Amino acid sequence: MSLPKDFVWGAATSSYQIEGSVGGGRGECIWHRFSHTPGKVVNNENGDRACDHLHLFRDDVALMKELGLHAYRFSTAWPRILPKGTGAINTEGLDFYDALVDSLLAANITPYLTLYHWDLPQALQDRGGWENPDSVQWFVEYTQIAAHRLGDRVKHWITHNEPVCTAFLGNLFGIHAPGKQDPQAAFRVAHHVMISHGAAVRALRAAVPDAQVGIAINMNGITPASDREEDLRAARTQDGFANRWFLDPAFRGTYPEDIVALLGNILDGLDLAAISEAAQPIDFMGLNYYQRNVFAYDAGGLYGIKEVRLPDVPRTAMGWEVHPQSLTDILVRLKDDYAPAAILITENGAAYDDPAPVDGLVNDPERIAYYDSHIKAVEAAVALGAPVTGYFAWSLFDNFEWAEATPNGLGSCMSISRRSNVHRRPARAFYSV
Ligand code: IFM
Repeated sequence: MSLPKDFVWGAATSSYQIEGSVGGGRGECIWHRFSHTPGKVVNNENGDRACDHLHLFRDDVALMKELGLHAYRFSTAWPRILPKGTGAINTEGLDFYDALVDSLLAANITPYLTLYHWDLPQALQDRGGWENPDSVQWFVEYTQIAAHRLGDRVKHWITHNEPVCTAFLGNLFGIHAPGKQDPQAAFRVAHHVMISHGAAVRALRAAVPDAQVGIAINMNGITPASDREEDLRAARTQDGFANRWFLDPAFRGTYPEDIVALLGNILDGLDLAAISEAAQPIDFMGLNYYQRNVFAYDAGGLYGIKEVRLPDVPRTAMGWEVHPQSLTDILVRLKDDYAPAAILITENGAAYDDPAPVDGLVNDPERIAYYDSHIKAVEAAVALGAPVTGYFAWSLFDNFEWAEATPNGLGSCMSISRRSNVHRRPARAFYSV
């Protein structure tokens, strides 16, 4: 491989998806409330136990060591540290992360800590959640507590995971917690999440002067259905909503003007100039990449956009198009348009219907091919000058896949290890990287 010798190889998870969300003094989060509301998650499943990482983390770190990981990206659960979101600290929760970090370091695995991967304390949602401008200060309080306790050993910090999902899946489409379908709420959430990112970067720098800080932003490949002007414009608008609405604040402190013009009074009441606070210098950008989508103009579609589902293209069990070239293209585009100091692939992976294990091993050639082609796509981008310094596979465990519960029913998973979602079924995918 032509990747640099010090390239970081890791795997990623998130708190609600693996820890088990009940016990250990953890407060209720919006995903607990959402998944316990009938009809919100496939089979009405929930993350109450998930992979039981809360109790099995030492075994899990041993598994990471066996896999040869250099690094492990995980998230801390805000309500495990602050059950009500602010105020009283749950020391048992901090002790858990403390022990996890110590066992990672003892195994020579570098921790990469994400502060927000979607499990907002329900008590804060009851106060308006991210729609409330006070959420910026709530997030700073939580950041400071985590940084003061763990910052002597954790040097790699990620503020938010996939802010587009926090804002739009949760508040525009209603398919994630808290399940709202309210455009004004969705853009208020996006605004405060991005400002809170900037505020958290400053708080982290103050608490952990030698910290490396970044944000994980997810991007799909976006291809116009044809070279017709209307299709090119539809694809550009889609890119504006899905990508530039978050990248421009983080790197430029501004909003994309074409999208502001389209949104009109949806943005009423927001101090748009305040988004300048989102643009703090960061040490790396995290890119989560999985798939490509194709867009065409449609007069009847929202903002003139319609997604075109191509037939006869390779897809994962979740229906996501496998398109490694888009990963190369996105990395080169990020270098050209935003010039991040470094880029980490903070998530990349695929769900497939794996066969039953034979002698404890799962043969998963499709997942191996997916990883192989995407790692080659990263190499191609590096050869074109993209500053990619590491790669984290999603996911270390077969985990709770949000509204999908287990991707595509019981048959598929995204795991690269032999640990599965323990409350449901035996282990499957095995060591595919
Ligand atoms: O499982 C999720 C993760 O929480 C965020 N990024 C995408 C993954 C796969 O859907």
